[in-house]
Amino acid sequence: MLGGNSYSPNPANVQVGQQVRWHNADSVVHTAAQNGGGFDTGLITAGATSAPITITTAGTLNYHCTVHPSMTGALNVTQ
Ligand SMILES: [Cu+2]
Repeated sequence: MLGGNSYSPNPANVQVGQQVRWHNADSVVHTAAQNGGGFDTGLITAGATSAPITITTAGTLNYHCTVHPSMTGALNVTQ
């Protein structure tokens, strides 16, 4: 979830194999892109929801918004 230049919940707890989608509840475009490469939602316009991304690795996956680099989030991924 996205809103007010932040991600919620953050961190989010997910399991390996789970599909994650980001919904943009803010009024400007955002993305969710894994740091150092990996998943990338691409641009999510206001009110839109990203395509589902299947999480395949366990651990803490940090990500950010490519439009607003100071906007960061994390997924805590467990097996
Ligand atoms: Cu953003």
